[in-house]
Amino acid sequence: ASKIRESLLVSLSAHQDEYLSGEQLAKEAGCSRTAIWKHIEELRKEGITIDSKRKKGYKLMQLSQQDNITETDILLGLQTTSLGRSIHHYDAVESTQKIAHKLAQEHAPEGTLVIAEEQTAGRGRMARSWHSPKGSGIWMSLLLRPELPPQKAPQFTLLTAVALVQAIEDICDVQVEIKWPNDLLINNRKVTGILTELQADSEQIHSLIIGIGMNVNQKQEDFPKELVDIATSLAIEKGSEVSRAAIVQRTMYHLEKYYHLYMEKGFAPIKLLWESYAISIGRHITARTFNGSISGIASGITEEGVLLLEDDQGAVHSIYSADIEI
Ligand code: BT5
Repeated sequence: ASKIRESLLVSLSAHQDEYLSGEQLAKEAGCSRTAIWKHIEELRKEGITIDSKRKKGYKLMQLSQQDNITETDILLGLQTTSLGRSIHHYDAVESTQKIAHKLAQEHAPEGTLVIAEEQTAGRGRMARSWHSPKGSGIWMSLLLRPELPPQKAPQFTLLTAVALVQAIEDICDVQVEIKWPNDLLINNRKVTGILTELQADSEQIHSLIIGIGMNVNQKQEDFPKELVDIATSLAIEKGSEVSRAAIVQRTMYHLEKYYHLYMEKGFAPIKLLWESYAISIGRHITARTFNGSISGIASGITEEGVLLLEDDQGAVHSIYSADIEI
């Protein structure tokens, strides 16, 4: 979409309860009032209801009701200043991570979002695959460029989990729990996975690519055999269809908020929120790592986001990467 259209959508979305003058919209978009009028007409033709009143200006009356996630659907209703403002939407890709990595090297701006209807080679951690069927989930990758050392990257998985929990709870009114490090569960089934990857040198992150896979409108029988007992979707848990665009918008909103908080105040406030949503803390778990399994009580996470596990002999282990069994 053109810059004018993007600015127009965002301005209308940010002021959903008031009329905005053509003059103001033109100023924000850096164009003429005639150009604004032309874009408004175009949006109306696409089925978006925008009221206009003489002397007062334009007001967005109704967001698109369909479950679409094109650039327009996401921009309309987006309440952020940078995250998700530049959107690359595809029908089918191998993996949105792959495209986001490429865009990162091509100097795409921070907040760039890659989203696809379907992934043919969606991936999880450690070369596992991520089931990403057409049209029924959110398969997206967000590009950030925090000026931080690479050791901080894992904290972003936890920050993202917090933002996602809140987005889902806002839209669906179901209770979501976090399983360290990267799973969101509803009623003990996985609804979302996070994959944080980075481009960095030893001192500094160049790009952080946060991959999010969320099951949204699948029915239980839609899942393949190996997932049917361990996975769930928002629609299954809520009992009705869920707007993917609304979830994406709310996720961007919370992510931006917590990203700013993190850059200002560090990880401590995020850690508190994370712990309030975590299921594994205080429970007996088994962590399967590259070097074997360790069982014990998960006593908490460190300031770095590392999981602490106290074994039966009382020794405390720092777990950097593992799969957790509860
Ligand atoms: C994850 O890995 O949970 C990270 C998933 C990230 C996927 C997103 S989609 C957008 C972006 N583009 C990509 O290519 N990836 C990211 P991990 O913790 O390793 O979990 C993988 C395991 O979850 C698999 O081995 C399955 O057991 C299970 N799984 C696969 N697909 C699933 C699904 N749709 N729902 C629930 N569980 C699934």
